[in-house]
Amino acid sequence: MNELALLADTAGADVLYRMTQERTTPDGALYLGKGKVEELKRHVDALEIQIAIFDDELTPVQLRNLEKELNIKVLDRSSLILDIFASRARTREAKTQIELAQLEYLLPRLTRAWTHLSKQHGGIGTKGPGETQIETDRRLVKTRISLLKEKLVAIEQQHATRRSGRSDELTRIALVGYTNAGKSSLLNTLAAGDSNVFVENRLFATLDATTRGVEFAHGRRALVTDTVGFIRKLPPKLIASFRTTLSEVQEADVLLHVVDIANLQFEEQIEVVNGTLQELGSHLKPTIMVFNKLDALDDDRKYLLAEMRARYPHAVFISAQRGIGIERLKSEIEKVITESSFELTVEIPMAHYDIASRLYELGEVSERVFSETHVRLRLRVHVRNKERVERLLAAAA
Ligand SMILES: Nc1nc2c(ncn2[C@@H]2O[C@H](COP(=O)(O)OP(=O)(O)OP(=O)(O)O)[C@@H](O)[C@H]2O)c(=O)[nH]1
Ligand SMILES: [Mg+2]
Repeated sequence: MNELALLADTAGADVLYRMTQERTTPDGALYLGKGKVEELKRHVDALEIQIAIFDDELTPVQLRNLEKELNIKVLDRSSLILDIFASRARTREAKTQIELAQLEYLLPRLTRAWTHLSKQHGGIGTKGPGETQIETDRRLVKTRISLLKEKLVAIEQQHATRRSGRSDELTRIALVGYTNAGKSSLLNTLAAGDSNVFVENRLFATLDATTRGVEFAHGRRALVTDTVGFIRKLPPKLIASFRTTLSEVQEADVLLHVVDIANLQFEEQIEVVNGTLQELGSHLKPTIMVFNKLDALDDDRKYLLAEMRARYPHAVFISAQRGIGIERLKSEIEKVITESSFELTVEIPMAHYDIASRLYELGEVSERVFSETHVRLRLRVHVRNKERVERLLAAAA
């Protein structure tokens, strides 16, 4: 419920009243029990509440009935999250992805009587593409959905082109984690000096992937990408439409799973992130658990550090904000990079010098010696480029 309150705050609502009900299953027609709805109605009237937000996905029927009973706007968790995404989307890609998710959420709910929710309510839950198109036909929405999907395919192709132009020799690291864990703060700390990424104590501050080059010891570099945070009960449609953004996670060599250890629910959050990674097929990637906000961890919870260290052998404890533990994290990243790459020395005949220059694009060259007939290179190659390097060497033999 605290998280829901934070979501509501992020969307711009003030929380006036909270209510829970213990039931084995939600009521099919009203979600809550009949008496509970009446109780809620009394609070709505007394406090002049304008919106009721439920911490679950409501069925179209429940939504319609609740709005009729309460006579105010009703939002469920999914539509609240969609609304936040919509108001925060800045790039063409994020806007397209979120509109697609909103329309797909809307489609099965188009039958409901939207018209009685006059525009005077305004505010959250109305920023979507929905309210203006409500009276339009489902067919129009469907047409728009396929158009958006085509647009996303085009955007994805542009991405692929951009990616093919970017340095393949560098290790790619993606920051993943629950929303508000401190991923963007960590990127700012790691890439100190570069322009800062937006950080905020609200949910979903980041919707787009941002990549920065980060320097490690021995002059090595890696690309670190910050991306959208995860949350429990993330609408599945939303994950699906954010595939383009999340492909940064799927293509990374190493994941940094950032955890807010000061959050009392951090273990549940780890599970949510692991579940989402599994949905993306990225759960088996080399992952470093990064426990952040060490500075905010209460003394009586410090025992958790030993517990986590025992559970996750590569765990690193940091404060992204205060710059604590960053060197330790960097050396841990280096270790993982080294484990996932190999070093080799090759001699290429000068006649095949073009092959030597292509090797430069596939590995980090640490030594280059020319003789009259050959060039000798020592390079470190990431395992993902192993086959390409072998093919090149075969061609030069
Ligand atoms: N006390 C403390 N606060 C931190 C630390 N790192 C980040 N924060 C705060 O946590 C909040 C969220 O930080 P962000 O970096 O925006 O988190 P994020 O994971 O990028 O969040 P989303 O983009 O919303 O998913 C901000 O208010 C930060 O100032 C830390 O080490 N200690
Ligand atoms: Mg962020």
